[in-house]
Amino acid sequence: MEIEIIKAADTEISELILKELDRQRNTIELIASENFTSTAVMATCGTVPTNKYAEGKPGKRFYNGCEVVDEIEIIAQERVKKLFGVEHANVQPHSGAQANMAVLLYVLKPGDKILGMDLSNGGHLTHGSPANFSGMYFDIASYGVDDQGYIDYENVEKVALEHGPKLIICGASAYARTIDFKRFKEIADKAGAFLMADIAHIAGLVATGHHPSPAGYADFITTTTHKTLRGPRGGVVMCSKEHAAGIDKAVFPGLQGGPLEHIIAAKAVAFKEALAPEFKEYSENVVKNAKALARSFVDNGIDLVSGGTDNHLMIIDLRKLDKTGKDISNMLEKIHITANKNTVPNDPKSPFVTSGVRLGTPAITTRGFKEEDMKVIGEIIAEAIKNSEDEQKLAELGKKSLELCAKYPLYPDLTA
Ligand code: DSN
Repeated sequence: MEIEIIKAADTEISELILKELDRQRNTIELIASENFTSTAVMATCGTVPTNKYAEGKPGKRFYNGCEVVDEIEIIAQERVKKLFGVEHANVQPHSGAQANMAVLLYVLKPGDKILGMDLSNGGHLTHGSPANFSGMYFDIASYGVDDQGYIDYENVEKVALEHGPKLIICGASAYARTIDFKRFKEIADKAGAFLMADIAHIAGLVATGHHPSPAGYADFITTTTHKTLRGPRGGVVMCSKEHAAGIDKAVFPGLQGGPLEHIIAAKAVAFKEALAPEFKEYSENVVKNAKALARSFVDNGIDLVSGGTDNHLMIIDLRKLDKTGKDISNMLEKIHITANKNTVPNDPKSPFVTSGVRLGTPAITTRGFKEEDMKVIGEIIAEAIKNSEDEQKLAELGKKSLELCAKYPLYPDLTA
């Protein structure tokens, strides 16, 4: 396996890679945006298209020798178009942020108005955060969730009509409920705005019918490829033929130079996997596991934003327990569980501290964890939160996490 080749060249790095493999094997991975790729996807990332410059698009490149990577890129485009039922796809964005940036670059001029979901209510940095280019170069209006943790569509419409944005962004990074793309389209039409759906988190669920699709409603659909879609790290922008040339120009030369053709090859492999019936079953299990984990939290007295989940993630609300997301996520790491601190709606604490923890099931479902395991994980986490200062109790809970990890070996065929 490749690690032997790396070891021969650089033991310092090969040892760290093995250490990371060990960490992943001995951790219950609940970061909602992470997943474990197939070994085929992972292997494809380490192949020879990494050597090729291919600025431009298939059939229209700025370098010679692109005939093979053209074929790879066209296959990736065709597969992702089929997966999401769209007319055009650009598979070159290096990340979800760059996919979003491409739409903003194509649709807007500096100073134009965007309406996006507030970051602290579940949106994303690129949806208009003042800390991000989207909030620095554009005029931002935002919407959030109601007291129950649901998007308040009446309010979205009110804000849209008040501000007259040129672009409305829907899609979230920390929202546990179904997004009504049809309703967003109605609002965008009333406001005379373009609609962009960032489905990075729910892409795998959308592709398999476990979340309604924005296709047919959104003018632009952006996604990452490495979350519920379980591909390599990267992004995609999709749109109708009408916007195809403009979006392609925004990606290159607007934002990026040479595309990562080895990653595009790995995206193609992942899209093939996502088109297979097994992936539909996997996505169904992601949602079943998330619902079972949410149930376990509620049964064990832990509050969740919106009280549960419709998708792959949930957010623990720690306010009643007077604990912080920062402390609890750090404590969970000690008991072999990774999750991330996250703001809850109207969080009194800063984004560095937070009153919430976001958890998701895409990675553990890939590993094979089942609904009965979710009950146990919910109990472990609830006990740990309630006894977060009790080192002996935490050590016992850490052992239980390791037992679960041992039940579902990760990458059993990967060895040094
Ligand atoms: N960082 C991603 C997440 O964790 O949701 C969003 O880009």
